[in-house]
Amino acid sequence: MGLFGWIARLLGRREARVWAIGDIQGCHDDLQALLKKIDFDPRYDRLWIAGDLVNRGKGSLETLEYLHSIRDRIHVVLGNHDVTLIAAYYGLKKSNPTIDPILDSPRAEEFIDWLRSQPFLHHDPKLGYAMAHAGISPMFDWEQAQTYARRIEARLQSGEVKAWLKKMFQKGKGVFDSEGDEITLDRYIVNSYTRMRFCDKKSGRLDYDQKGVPTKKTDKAGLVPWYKCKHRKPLPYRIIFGHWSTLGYVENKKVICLDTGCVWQVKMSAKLLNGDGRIVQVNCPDGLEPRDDV
Ligand SMILES: [Mn+2]
Repeated sequence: MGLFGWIARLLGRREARVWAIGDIQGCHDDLQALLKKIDFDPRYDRLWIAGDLVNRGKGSLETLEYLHSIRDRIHVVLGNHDVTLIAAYYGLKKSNPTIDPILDSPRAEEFIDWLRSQPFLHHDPKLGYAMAHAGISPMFDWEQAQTYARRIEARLQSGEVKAWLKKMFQKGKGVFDSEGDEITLDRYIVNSYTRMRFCDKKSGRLDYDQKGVPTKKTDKAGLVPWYKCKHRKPLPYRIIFGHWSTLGYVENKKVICLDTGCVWQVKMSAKLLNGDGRIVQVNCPDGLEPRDDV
């Protein structure tokens, strides 16, 4: 414990902890169990939430209500399910029974506006971490990563959001072309931040279809996890990401994957970003029955 830690303790306070938590997907009770286990106290501590706050789990509305209530203590990045919820609010995507309660809530507009104001990329130079839901495209250097994230955040916050989302959801090729037309580049940026898992070894093209773990088969198909892509530009931060529930907990010098399959009744994970860097997990009875097709 440092000097500030001792002073804090003498004053009856404790050192602020910064925890990063992986995909929640509406598993509100599991989130509360995890917060209890890490002794989270919003008076002192901060949370980084790696996106996919809602959908599939039993408590999407409760999750949003809770996170919104502590919004000035947390840093959220948007995941594909969060963007899909925004699109469902505008009638561009079908709703479903797990997100109906949010759209039917008298606070729907407030929650959607709050989500629309969240970033796709967050970082803290002091802690040495950056966070994005699916990761950072191997094609982006740090300056591009920031510029591109701010670009799609501005689109999401603009009055033209509905028209933009509609165009954005049309299928793209997963190929990065910084000179391409506007919507193609927007689509690449959104998809890389929220949906990528593998990339093509040779071309660096992102693949959004493979959801499983890396196997001999994916290797044979020329696909490697995005963070092992040889085209990958060096970045000054260790990247926290989620989105890849089948991958399980991964931690190395460059990346940490925090999606440990809560939505499939596996685990929800919290990683301490200051202090001893420990990882704390809880089991997740709130998730869906595990199935093979993810
Ligand atoms: Mn996701």
